[in-house]
Amino acid sequence: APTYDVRAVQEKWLKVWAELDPFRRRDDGRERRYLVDMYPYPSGDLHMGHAEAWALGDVIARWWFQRGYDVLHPVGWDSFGLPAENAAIRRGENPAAWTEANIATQAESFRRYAVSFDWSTRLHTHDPEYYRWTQWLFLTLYEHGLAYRRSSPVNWCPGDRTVLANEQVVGGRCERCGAEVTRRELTQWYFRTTAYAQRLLDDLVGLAGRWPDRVLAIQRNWIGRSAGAEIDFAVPGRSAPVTVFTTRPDTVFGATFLAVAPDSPLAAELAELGSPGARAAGADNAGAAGAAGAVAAGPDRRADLDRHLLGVRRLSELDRQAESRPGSGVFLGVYAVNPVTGRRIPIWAADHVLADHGTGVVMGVPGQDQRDWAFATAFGLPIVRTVQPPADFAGEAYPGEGPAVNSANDRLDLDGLAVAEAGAAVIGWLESTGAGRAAVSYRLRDWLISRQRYWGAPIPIVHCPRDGEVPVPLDELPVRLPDLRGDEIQPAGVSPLAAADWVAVTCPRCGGPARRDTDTMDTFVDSSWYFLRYPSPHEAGRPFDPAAVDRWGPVDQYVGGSDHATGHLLYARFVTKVLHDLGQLPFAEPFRALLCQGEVINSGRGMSKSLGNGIDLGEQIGAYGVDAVRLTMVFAGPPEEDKDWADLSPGGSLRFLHRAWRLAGEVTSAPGADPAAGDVELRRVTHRTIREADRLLELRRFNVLVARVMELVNAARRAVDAGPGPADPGPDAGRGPDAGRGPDAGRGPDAGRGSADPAVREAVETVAVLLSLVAPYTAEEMWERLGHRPTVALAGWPAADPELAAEPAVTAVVQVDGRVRARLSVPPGIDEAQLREQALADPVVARAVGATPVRAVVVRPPRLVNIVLG
Ligand code: ANZ
Repeated sequence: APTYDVRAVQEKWLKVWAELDPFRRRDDGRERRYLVDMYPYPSGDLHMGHAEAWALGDVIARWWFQRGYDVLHPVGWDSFGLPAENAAIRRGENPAAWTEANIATQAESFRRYAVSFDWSTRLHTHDPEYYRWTQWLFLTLYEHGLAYRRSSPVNWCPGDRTVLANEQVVGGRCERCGAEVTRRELTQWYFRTTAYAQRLLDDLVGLAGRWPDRVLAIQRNWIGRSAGAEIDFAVPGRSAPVTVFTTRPDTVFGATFLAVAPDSPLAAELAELGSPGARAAGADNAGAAGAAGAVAAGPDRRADLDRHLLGVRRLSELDRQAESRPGSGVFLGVYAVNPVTGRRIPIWAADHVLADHGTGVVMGVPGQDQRDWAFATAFGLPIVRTVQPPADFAGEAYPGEGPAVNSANDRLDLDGLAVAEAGAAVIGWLESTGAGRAAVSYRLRDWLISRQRYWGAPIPIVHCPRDGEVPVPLDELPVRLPDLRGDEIQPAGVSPLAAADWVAVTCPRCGGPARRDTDTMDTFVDSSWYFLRYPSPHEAGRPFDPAAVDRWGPVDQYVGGSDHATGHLLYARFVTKVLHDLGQLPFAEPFRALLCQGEVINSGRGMSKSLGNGIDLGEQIGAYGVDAVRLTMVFAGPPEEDKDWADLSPGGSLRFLHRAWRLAGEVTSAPGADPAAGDVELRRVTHRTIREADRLLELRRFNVLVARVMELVNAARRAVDAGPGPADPGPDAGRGPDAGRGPDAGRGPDAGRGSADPAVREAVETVAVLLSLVAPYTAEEMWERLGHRPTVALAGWPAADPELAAEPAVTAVVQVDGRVRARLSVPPGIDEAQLREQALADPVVARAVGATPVRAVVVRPPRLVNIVLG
C-alpha cells in the first residue's frame, strides 16, 4: 500500500507553518482560552516525558484553536538551577552557555514536535529581564512582611551543599541528588506561606472536579490543619508558662509529662533552669531532687541535652516522627504543673517532638498516645488512662473513642463524656480560667527560599552595618549575577557569590559601605509567577501588563506532573493570592483546571540510567515520525495513567496514519460537494463521531477520541470499497488534488466504488480535522490532498447535525400486569422519568389501566416499562 515519506512531509510542513505562524494569540476580542504546560527545565534535549505532556496539552490547545477561540499557548524555560551549575563546574564555564545551548536544542525539538506554541511569548527565567521581576516579587513580599530572615534548623543537602525546602525532601533524601538530608542551624530567607495556610486550604474546594482528586488530597494533607487547644502549663521559677498544642484536650488529666523539641531554644533555656548553676533563679524548680531552695550540686542538664542533640542532628524529621522507632530523650531537671490535676510533672526533651510544629512542646499522654506510652515505659513515667478502652482491648495506649475516666477535679468533671464533648468542656474551662484556648495548627511551614548556590536570581537585599537589611531600590533592579565560571562557583556551603567582588556595595540608604546578600532564590520562586508574565512577556516597566493578565488570566488549563503537588503548585497558589490581596490580580487562584499526565515507563519500570531502560525520543521520532509518537502517547490510555512504552506500538500508529492518509487520496468528489446526497449510514457515523468528540475532549478522554477516529476511518474505508458504484466524476467534479502526482497518482477515480460519494469526503475531512489535534503533519497532508489550503489546524471545528448524530431509536415494551400493551420507539438515551411518562401517556396503555389505581411502575430504560395495578 502506498505510504508517505514521513521525513519529507515533516520538512515540508515545518516550512509552511513557519511562514503562516498560525498559533499567535490575536487579542482580537474573541472569547479567549489560556493553556500552559509546566515549562521545561533545559537539561539536554526533550525526552519521552516531555513528548507525552506536550502531546496531551496540545490536544486541548489545538481543539480550542479549531473551536475558534483566541488561544494563548506560550512557551518558556525554567532556566536557572543546579544541573546547569553542576555542568558549568565540570566544564569550567558559566552556566549560561550550557543552558542556552540546551534551550536552543529543545526549542528546535518543540518546533519539530509541532506544538501549537505562540513563539512570541517565549521567556527564560535566567534572562535578567525576567529575574528583575522575580526580584521585584521578593521585594513586594518583603515590603509586606511576607519575606523574612531567621535562624533555625533547616534541611541541609550534603551532596548539593545547599539548604532545601521541606517540599524538596522526599523520604528523608534530597529530591534531586538522593543524598540523605541532615539538619543544620542556619540563617535563611523564608516566604511566609503559613500566613495563607487557611486560604490555601479553603480555596481547594473551588478546584474540586477540575484538579485531580489526588493532588487536592496531597495539598490538603500537606497544609495539614488540625484543630485542638493550646494549654498553658505553669513552670515554677519561670515567669511565663510553657504552652503545648494538642489535638486531644480531653486527655489533659492524663498528661504525666511534657516533652519539648531538643533543638528548640526553649529546651536550652529549660536545661539551664534545671541545672545546678541555675538554682538561684529557679528556687522552686530545683532539679530532680526537687529540694526547694536548697543549693546543691546536681547533674548538668545542659550537658545531657547537648549529648542528646548530637544524636538528634543525625535524624531526619521523618525518622524523628516514625512511630516504630523507640524515642529517646533527656530529663531537663524542671517541672511543670498540670493545670487540671495540679500535679507536678517532669519536663523532658524528646526527639519525636519537632521544633517548628505547633508550639514545639507536647503534653505526654501515655494512656492514649502510643508514642507517649513507649516513652513513658522507657523512662518510668506514670501512665493514667483517661479514656476507657473497650473490654476486649488488649493494646497499650488506647487512641479510640470511649467514655472519659479519671478526669475530674472539683471544678471540672469529664467522666463519662465522649472525646469531642470532653474536649469542648476542657476548652471552655481553659478559656474561663485563662489557662488555655481553642487553637488551630498547620503542618505547612514557611517556604525556605534562599540557596547557597550561584545559578539563581540574587536576593535583592543589602546588609549595612548601620541600617541592617536594606532592600535594593526597584529602579536598581535587576541585581545582576556577576559573570563567574568553573572553579569560582564550586559549592562550598556558603554561596559562591560571597567570594565575588560583586559583594561590596554602598548602602542604598546611608551611602556607607555595605554587602550584598549572597544567596540566590530557589528556582521555585521563578516558577511561582511565570504564568503571569506570559501574557505580556516583553513588558518593560513592570512584571506584567495588568490589562493582559486581566484578559488572559487565570490559566484555563494547566498541564504537568503531579510530582509538583506540594511544591510548585502550592507556591504558585500562594503568590497568586498575595498579589491578589495587594490589588495586582483580579483572581486568587492561578489554574482553573489541572491535568496531570502519568509517567512514561518501560517494561513496567520508570526509565532510568541505572536500569538502562531509557527510550530515546529522538530515535523514536527518527523511526516512526512525530505524528506516530504523538498518536501513541495520546492513544495509550487515559492521560493521567502511566504509559508503558513496551506495551505500545508506534509502528501500529504509523500504519493507521497511512490508512487515513490513503483515504484522503481516494476522495474524488469536489471540495464543498453537498454530502446530503451521500451514503446516509456513513454520515451517521461521521456526525456521531463529531458529537462524541466534544464530549470526550471535555472529559479529557483523548484516547477514546482516537479510537472513534479510527472507527470513522474504517467506516469511510468500507464506504469507499463497497460504495454504490463508480460515479462518473464528470468534467468538473473535482478529482482529488493528488490526481496526477504523488505516490497515489491516478489512484483517485479508480480507487473504490465509493470514492465519489460526497459523504466519504465529509467523513475524511472530519478525520483530517479531528486528527489535526494529535497528528498535525498527517492531517495537513490529508487536508491538502482533499483540495484545501493550509492550515488544517485552523480549518474550524465541524458541527454535528443533531438528526444524523442521534442514535437510532430502540423499542421499549410496555406491559400492564404482565401483558404487553404497547411498543414505543424511543431514543436509546431516554431516562427513567421520560420513559415512564411516555408509557403512561400511550392511549392503549391508558385504556388498559382505566380507572384502576396504579400500584407500581417499574421502569428499565430504554427497553421496558411494567405497570402493576392495585
Ligand atoms: C496530647 C495527645 C494525646 C496528642 C493523644 C495526640 C493524641 P497534628 O495533627 O500533627 O498537629 N504534637 C504537638 N506538637 C508536636 C510537635 N511539635 N512535635 C511532635 N508532635 C507534636 O497533631 C497534634 C498532636 O501531635 C498533638 O496532640 C500532640 O500530641 C502532638 F491521645 O497532644 B497530642
